[in-house]
Amino acid sequence: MSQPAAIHLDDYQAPAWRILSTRLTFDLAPSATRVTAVLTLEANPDAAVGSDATPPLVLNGEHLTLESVRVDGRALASDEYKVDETHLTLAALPASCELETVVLIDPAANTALEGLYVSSGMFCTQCEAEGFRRITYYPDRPDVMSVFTTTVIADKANYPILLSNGNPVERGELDGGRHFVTWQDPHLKPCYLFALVAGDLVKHADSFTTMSGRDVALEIWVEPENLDKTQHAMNSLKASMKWDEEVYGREYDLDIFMIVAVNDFNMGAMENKGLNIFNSACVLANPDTTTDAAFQRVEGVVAHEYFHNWSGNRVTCRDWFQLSLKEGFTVYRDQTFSADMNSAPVKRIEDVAMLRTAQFAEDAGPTAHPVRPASYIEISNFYTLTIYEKGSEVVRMVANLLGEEAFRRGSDLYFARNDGSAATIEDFISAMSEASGRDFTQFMRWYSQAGTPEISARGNFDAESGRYSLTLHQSTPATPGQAEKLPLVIPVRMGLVGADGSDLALTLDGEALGTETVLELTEAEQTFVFTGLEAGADPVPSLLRGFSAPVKLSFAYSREQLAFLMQHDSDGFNRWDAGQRLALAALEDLMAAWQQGDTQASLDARLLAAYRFLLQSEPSDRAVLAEMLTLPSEAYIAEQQTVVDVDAIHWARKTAKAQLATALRDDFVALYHANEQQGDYAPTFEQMARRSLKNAALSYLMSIEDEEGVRLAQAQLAAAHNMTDVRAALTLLVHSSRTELGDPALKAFAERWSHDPLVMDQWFSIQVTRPQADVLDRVRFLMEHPAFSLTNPNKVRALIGAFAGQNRVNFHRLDGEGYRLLADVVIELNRLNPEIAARIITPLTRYKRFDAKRQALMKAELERIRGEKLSRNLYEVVEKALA
Ligand code: 0A1
Ligand code: ZN
Repeated sequence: MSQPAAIHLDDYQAPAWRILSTRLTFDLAPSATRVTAVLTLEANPDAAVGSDATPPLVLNGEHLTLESVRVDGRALASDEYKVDETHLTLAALPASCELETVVLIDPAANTALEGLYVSSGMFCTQCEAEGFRRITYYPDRPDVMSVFTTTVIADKANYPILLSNGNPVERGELDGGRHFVTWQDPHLKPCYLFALVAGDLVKHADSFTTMSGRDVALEIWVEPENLDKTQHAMNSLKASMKWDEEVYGREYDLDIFMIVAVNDFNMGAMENKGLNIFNSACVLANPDTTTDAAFQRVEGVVAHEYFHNWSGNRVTCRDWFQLSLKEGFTVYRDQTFSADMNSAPVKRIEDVAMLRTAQFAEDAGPTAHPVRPASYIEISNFYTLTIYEKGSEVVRMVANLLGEEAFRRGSDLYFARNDGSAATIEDFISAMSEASGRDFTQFMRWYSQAGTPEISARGNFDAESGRYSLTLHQSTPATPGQAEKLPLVIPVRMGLVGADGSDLALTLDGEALGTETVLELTEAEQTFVFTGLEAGADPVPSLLRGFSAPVKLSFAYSREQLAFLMQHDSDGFNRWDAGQRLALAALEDLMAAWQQGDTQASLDARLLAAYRFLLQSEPSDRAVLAEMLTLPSEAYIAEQQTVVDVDAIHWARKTAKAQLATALRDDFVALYHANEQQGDYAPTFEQMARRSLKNAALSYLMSIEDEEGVRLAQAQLAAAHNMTDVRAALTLLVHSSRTELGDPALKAFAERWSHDPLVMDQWFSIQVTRPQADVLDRVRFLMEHPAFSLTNPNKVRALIGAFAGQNRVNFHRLDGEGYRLLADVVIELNRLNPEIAARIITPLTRYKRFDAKRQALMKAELERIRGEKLSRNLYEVVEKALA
């Protein structure tokens, strides 16, 4: 087998053929579905062609059995075309013609979940990025846009509901108990936005009146048992539609908008035109089965997919290198939406915490890539935190540099100019540039340079002259294939906090700037001198407020300064961040003690005092307080280390928590009671904040297995007010050292919820994240559980993903058993579902961050995987990891 080849951005060429219309007929049967495609073709006058003859028509197609080919009604003999494993090629076609192909496909055997497949007895599709080529022969690239008419034929009893994109235009009965529906989508779209669903489904129907007064039918289609879990998604959809009208001036453009929930899905959801298909985990929600975090995820994902109708569908991507054009922008849109719907500071804290752990780790690892990669082997491997989350941070910087009004003018211009076409990142940035008059030449480096920039900041206050000088130095570490980095445009929002805790007035180069400003760092090093400060001001800089750029910033703060900022910084994000920095310093002390064999070390008294202050003052914002009472995660601590010492990190965090709990026990008990539930559950952010505070308090109490804590946890579990509280209590009991607390609770939980796959996912995750050393046997045991299945991505994530990604001490066991388990699963998934295999392997690919012994063990497992016949997905990841 030849090795998979890389595709390069620089090789882009316009498509040789255009498709004026696409007519599809699906005759559905699980193991033999017949797909007839009629394409109206036209040689593309804009394409680069060498001679007068029309260029060959090269169509993608994989896992298809070709039955017939006709051109303008004439059946072709088999020597009139060329067909192989990946393509159908036709030469010497007239410059405009009609091509009909008939193929057979096997949806029931499709465990990769790309193209048309069967999930829980229903047919559904996933075509992004390159799944359509598993449905029919087609130019499977996003810059070929066409109008689609789709007829779906199926057995009526088994598949009463037949859906596709656009509007239903015809339906009827056929012989043999079959029926059909024809759908027409008037909007131009690339084939990755095609969708089809057929099954025995019920709908939650509602409607929305758009800003121009049109009524849109809203339908959420689910299996009958899930109809009581659709209200939250419907509310979120209506809120998203309204928000996009108000904030971006974007109105929905069809008469019907549908969402379908499916149980087997590789990602979160998919924005197919008019027919979004969702992983059931990202659409179904109800208080008894769903945690607050999952409610918020549903809201965010529904919004994300809806927003794609403009940022992705009306304006799509020219090629897959531009993926962040739609994804970075749409994540930015959904993050801002969620911030508007909930607590904005907490949303920002959560997003940044995720970016700083997971995305920064990706940027520092073997698969690091720019927001716009220059090459790839398998595009499915590039649905990454860098494309999505860092891409969103880049759009956020654009928005902040421009200000609200100019940014809106820029987005209006971008949509107007590119509507109905396939665009590039340059098209987006040039619209922003023209609308604002700002030059983005240097800024574009954010799209081409991989790696997380590092800023080191130094400050000096000269009391005599009243000058504070701040020097910022930037550099970006080398990443694979990119040794040299150039300086970026880095907006650093900042203020100077005076001795009394208030922001000082800033004067820079003679200009009065108020109490906060954005410094634009554009060179490797720059010094900014603030003048006119009082001699006694003694300023403490508050830097990178609101996380104004996706960078690592270091400043030699004293712990007293951090405690001070934690109390006084006027920026809520930076108050939290100061607390994280202080906690990190205290945790690093404990880790150093542990590494010297000292297990009696005490936590820095300044952190304890800061916590006491937090617990004893009246909370101004409960949601932020819950975040401030959370110690940095093990993953975040690991990110700060040169060589990750998983055991030291785990011990230090556990010890710090236990010492805080011992010293502040009564405050935590009081905090618990002050936030107990009153009234009925609602997924409002005020209630969520109370629950997270209460459960944070309980988690401290349980860290010392305090008797009162155990009693409260058991009572909370028994009261079963809602899944947030149930899951929190169950997790604490199961993660305690006392198996007699956790085991019976797990058993009862499974008995109660064995019928609900999404709840059982939680049951798996809770057990496999147990920190005790007995967990690995449990993981292997649970892989045999009847509710587990390797062909269901949610199950794989809940069990294997949670173990390898969140149970760091046990995954990194020194006998290598954790690594071996993951590698075994990866090898099986390589065959079943390559996309999931290439994602779940991630923790193994990060071996360079660990000690020599662990490195050797992890590499050995990667080598073992490499010995298999690998899918392109895994091939790319494993080769990069071992390079
Ligand atoms: N565009 C979707 C993400 C998505 C990508 C690929 C998929 O299958 C391989 C599925 C969904 C989104 O951003 O939500
Ligand atoms: Zn998206």
